[in-house]
Amino acid sequence: MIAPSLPLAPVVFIIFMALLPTLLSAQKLHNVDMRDLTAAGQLSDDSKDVRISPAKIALLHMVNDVWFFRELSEVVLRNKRRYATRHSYEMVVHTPYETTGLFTPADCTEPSVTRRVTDGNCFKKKTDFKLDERAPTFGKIKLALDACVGRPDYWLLWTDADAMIVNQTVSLLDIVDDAYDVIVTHDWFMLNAGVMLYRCSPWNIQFLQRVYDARQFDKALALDQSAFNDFFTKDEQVKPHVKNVPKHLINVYTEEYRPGDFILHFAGKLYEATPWGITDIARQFDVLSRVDDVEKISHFFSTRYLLNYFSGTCVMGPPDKDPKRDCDPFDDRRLKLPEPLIAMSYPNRYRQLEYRNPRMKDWKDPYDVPGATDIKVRRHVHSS
Ligand SMILES: [Mn+2]
Repeated sequence: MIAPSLPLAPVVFIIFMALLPTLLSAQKLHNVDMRDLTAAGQLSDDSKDVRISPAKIALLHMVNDVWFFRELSEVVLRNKRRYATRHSYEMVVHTPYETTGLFTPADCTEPSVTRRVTDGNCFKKKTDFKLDERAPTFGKIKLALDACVGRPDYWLLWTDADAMIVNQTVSLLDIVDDAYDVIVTHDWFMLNAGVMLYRCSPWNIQFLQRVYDARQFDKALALDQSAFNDFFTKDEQVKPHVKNVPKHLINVYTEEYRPGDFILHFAGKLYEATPWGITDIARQFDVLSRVDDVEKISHFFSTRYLLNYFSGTCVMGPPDKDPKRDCDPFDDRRLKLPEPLIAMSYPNRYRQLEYRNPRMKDWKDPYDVPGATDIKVRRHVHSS
């Protein structure tokens, strides 16, 4: 059935992903996802009162109108909003359908336009955010700078339009570190700008502006990622402001996923799969993101039977060759995966490199070392 020359684990993963919606009986959730709530405006932040996040944390989501991101972006945006609501974080969103969560300074004596008051300053909503004429990926820096207006000392979580929050129980207060201004991860290639944390500190606002203004990176191979990489590795004054954390803490790629992981980033998957394929994978992980109990998720990844020992299909030959038609739970004709799904990411989380980039197959995350996730200055939330 499966050609033996195919790498086993990706095949197993694809089979699993194809079957997962059925396994989880996710039909109901699936139907909800299919509705275009965002386009209908039902999820827009158009209330008059602006809720301020007690933890001073906001999530950024942005996508332009390229066709291959349309469906995926809707799935992950709803996923991010559900996470933000759960933890009382703010959302800053810029899509072809909406621009929400941005502010501009306003006159405090005009109550009709004043929406948000912080540190004695007043702000009104800004809806005219526009990307500049350059590679759209630089737009994340412009959006972050605008998101800092009216948000002094906030932490902003940037996640790409191909990233989502799978473990929604994780609090960003256990990740942000007020001893730094930027939190970032690296893969085997370089820094990865798909998931980053920016702090709205005076230093960082200046720094991000500097990165945005460095137009020489418009021609760089990895665009804004190259820009950040350059500043972080070459500028000694910048280095102390940057916290390098283990990749798996905030930026797990598809095949590296282990039950309990926080943020999943489908880096490159949009091109390896199809836009519809990756959207289906995102929908399936969105189902997992509704399950708080990691143990329950683990069952799906640790079994070699589909769902469990008693639910695998029995592979039967034609009646004359295979007269025994009964298929009891212990029948050895039951469909059994050659290895459990978790074998793709455990014990070696980066086993995918064996297939993806054989020369890097022994790659180890240089920042996955004891103490790398320790928080020097923890952010405390004071209830007002
Ligand atoms: Mn990405």
